[in-house]
Amino acid sequence: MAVRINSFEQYKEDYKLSVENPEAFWAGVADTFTWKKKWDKVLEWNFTEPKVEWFKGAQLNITENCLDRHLATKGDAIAYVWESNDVNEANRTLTYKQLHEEVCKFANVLKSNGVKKGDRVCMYMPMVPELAIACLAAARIGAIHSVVFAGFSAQALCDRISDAKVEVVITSDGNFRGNKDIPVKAIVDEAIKNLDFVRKSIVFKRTGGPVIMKEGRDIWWSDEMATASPVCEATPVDAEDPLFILYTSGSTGQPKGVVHTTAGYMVSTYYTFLNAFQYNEGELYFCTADIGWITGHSYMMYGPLLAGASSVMFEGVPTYPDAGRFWQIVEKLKVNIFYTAPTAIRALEAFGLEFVNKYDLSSLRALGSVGEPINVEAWNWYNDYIGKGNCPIVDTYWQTETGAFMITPIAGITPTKPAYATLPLPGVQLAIMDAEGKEILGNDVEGNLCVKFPWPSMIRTTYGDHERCRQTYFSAYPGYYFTGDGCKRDEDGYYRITGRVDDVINVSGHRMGTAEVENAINEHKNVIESAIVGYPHDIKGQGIYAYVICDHVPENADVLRKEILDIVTKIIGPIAKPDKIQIVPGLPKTRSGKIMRRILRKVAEGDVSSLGDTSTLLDPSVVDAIVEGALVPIKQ
Ligand code: 7RM
Repeated sequence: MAVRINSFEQYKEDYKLSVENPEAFWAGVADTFTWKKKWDKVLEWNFTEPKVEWFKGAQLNITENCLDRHLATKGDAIAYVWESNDVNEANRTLTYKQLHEEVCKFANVLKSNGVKKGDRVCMYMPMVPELAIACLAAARIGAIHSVVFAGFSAQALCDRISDAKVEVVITSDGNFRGNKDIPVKAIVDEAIKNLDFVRKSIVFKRTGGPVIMKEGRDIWWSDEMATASPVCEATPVDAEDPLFILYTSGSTGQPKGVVHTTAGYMVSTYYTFLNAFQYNEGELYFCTADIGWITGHSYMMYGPLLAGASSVMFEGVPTYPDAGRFWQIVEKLKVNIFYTAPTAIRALEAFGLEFVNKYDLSSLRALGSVGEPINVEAWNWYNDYIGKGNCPIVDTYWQTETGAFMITPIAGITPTKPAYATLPLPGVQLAIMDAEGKEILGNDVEGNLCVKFPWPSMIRTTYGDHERCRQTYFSAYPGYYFTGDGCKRDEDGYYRITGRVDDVINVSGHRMGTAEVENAINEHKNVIESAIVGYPHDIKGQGIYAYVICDHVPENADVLRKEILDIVTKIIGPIAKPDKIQIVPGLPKTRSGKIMRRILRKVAEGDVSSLGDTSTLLDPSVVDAIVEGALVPIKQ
């Protein structure tokens, strides 16, 4: 079996094989890797516990597959070209040989600081190559990385470090983002001030800003690396040993640590990267995601490195120094494959074509989209003005929990349709469910999206709480993995994701639990209760609309709003700040106490004409009060 799909016919054949004989299909992909020991069994599973084991009995180290095995043939090829936030700062390039050496050295630094196989290491860092180096170094010695996006607050970081009982944190002095210089180290100091189990913090110097180094705990990256040996044998791990934890939001207040294991994740990320983008040797790939999210893990680090690809890593933001930054990078570095989020596309579209047309984008061959449904208008703009009608768009549908692409076109092979993620990749067996929990067969149907057979990179557990994993993903439809997304399958069998059907909102491609934001708002001393919903937002996809019940009418509502924004920023981070805050006398609740979010969503959308049946509410008059309040423009 050829791992690379070369035609639509082959896609259909491979898909068929992957359903008829998943074990043989995935073993065929896995055979192309370097193993310390091959597996005894390809797959063992049940979705009731759930328990999923791929390539059981095998031993390997993922970094040998990302790095060592490429050295003989492409040691001098570029693994990363790093582009600074500052348009005038020179690039840094790291060849596979150099990356291998840095990873080995930092692996030795981790070892000399007492990190062992199975230990958790947290990274809270800007987008610099050292973030990838730190993750790969952890993997090299069998330690488990837990990257926390550097936009999260000290408290959110503290929660994640505590949940995973992290003893060593890797960070930097600061983080250049646009015209800001964020004091990253100070945020870590605040997060770990009461966490005695955090023994060490290793600090990479990026900005040169002031930091306080705590004696005995805080050490400089460069001091440690200066004396580290560049030789570090890769520690063999079991196929099902955890590779990393990544926290993600769900419908409860507490984010959960999604656990991915080694072999299956490796096989899926490689297969999907290679095929969806149709990566060709020598091409330059630019994924704009931060490594703090799953896209950065699977498609900035593991997928591309496993494929021996060359990637751009960009430190900054799309609009600094101006809205042409992405396109300036594409022109300068001659990027062939560009992968970003719909929210970025919409934001850049709004700045106008002058920022696009200044640059030569003729190097582009394929475009990608991820993180949320892409609307037809944004899809067309991306296609017409960035791709110039010549670049296939791969709208990649997947999740933190799926680890790798599930539904996506194969660039240049799958015929695309605007706003459709199109067809499942080989190895992905989807099911659309009706309201009674039964699978809907046939085409031209709509329902909730599930997966009925395991795939190698699927979530194995939620860290420290397996029951939560079962409850969240495997209980709504027994025997199925439930994605939490709604979806249509059209007359051609093409899939279009319609968005979340649970209490999760997607703001600028960032996932947030409504309960998480509500808990933060409720910390305000004048707030009794709150409810948040998502509403359509031109740039962010969804904006956050907060309904707040106060204990006493605030003297100045604008002051209250500002305080609420500050609290949310402190507890979660600026990404979770509500766009609108309405003070309400009550919330529409059923007699059993459940908030009827449907009504709140309608009001937030500005559609108060069809609120549906409100007679089952405990106090229907609340709705009128909310509607009246909503007619008053909300000042922020
Ligand atoms: C990769 C990522 C997952 C949620 C998912 C969806 C939404 C992601 C698409 C999409 C429509 C897409 N992981 N989503 N990709 N919706 N089309 N191509 O984003 O864990 O952070 O979010 O994002 O709702 O469930 S994530």
